[in-house]
Amino acid sequence: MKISLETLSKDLLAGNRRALARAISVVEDGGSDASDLVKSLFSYTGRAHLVGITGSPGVGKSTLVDALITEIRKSGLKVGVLAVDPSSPFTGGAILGDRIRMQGHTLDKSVFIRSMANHNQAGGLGLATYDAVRMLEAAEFDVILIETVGVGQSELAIAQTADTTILVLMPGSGDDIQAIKSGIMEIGDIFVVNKGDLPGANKSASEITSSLELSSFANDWRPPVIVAVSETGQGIDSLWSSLQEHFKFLKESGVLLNRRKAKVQAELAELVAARARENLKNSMESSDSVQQLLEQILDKKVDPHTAAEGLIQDLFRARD
Ligand SMILES: Nc1nc2c(ncn2[C@@H]2O[C@H](COP(=O)(O)OP(=O)(O)OP(=O)(O)O)[C@@H](O)[C@H]2O)c(=O)[nH]1
Ligand SMILES: [Mg+2]
Repeated sequence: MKISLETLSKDLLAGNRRALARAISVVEDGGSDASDLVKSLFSYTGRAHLVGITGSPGVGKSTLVDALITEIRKSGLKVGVLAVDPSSPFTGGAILGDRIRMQGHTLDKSVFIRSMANHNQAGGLGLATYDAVRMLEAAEFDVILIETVGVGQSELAIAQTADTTILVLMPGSGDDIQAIKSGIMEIGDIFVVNKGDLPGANKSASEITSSLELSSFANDWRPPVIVAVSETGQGIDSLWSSLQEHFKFLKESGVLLNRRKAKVQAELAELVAARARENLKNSMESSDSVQQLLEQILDKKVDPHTAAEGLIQDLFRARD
């Protein structure tokens, strides 16, 4: 039975978990249902603390998320988790692993865990992630943890989606050195050297600290470096304190507003580009003048660059 979007949003606002799960599926599928749902729930969004957790495969992000849920729940806040699989919708393995790892919370009604396959953009988190976050916010989740594997661009994408980004590293992997070299250090608001029970954790932490001391920052926040053992929960209390401190800093300094503005701009650009691409494809196939233009290019009467320029001017003038 297909329930209406109106019922769906009403149920979601009333705290119905099945409605929340369905709503996330709707926004994941995109299209006009997704737009309508976001439209009806938008006024309930924007209140949660969005925390991105990124780092190389296997550093312990999911284990850390699991431990962090336990810690945050002590304060009574509701925690939503989105585990975004950046590779393909078909790698169910990692997603299944995450589910099992976070299973301890399945009976807790104030915890909601969802895996999302990120089909649309390689590296990017995708438009659906923004909207899935909104569904969780409308359902009154206070902290939303977004886990994604750090593979180049996705670190940047998560930093664009989250208010606070946690960069997770582990000792002895050369990860820290790699991070320092590649410049992804810049996206970390908080650094966690996980697997602190393994040799070299303190050394890694001090290397990161010294490289941070040499860095310049865009604002007054100085990223803390925390050694943690996610498997036992050690260090997770201080991670949670740092998260709260960072959120407070963001709000009081006005940085939160700037970050969210940049985020909205990125989302808007993505939305417009996606729509434009779709419209363009349709209209190119049906428009006579475009067909003529194609002929002209084939006849070498006009080059593709000039033709594209003309087309863009036509398109935007037509919409003014
Ligand atoms: N020794 C040790 N092992 C850990 C710790 N935390 C996680 N692990 C182990 O590291 C492995 C990977 O953990 P995950 O939490 O799945 O790592 P992940 O970063 O989420 O992995 P992907 O999502 O596949 O990128 C598992 O075998 C964990 O048991 C820790 O604090 N100490
Ligand atoms: Mg994981």
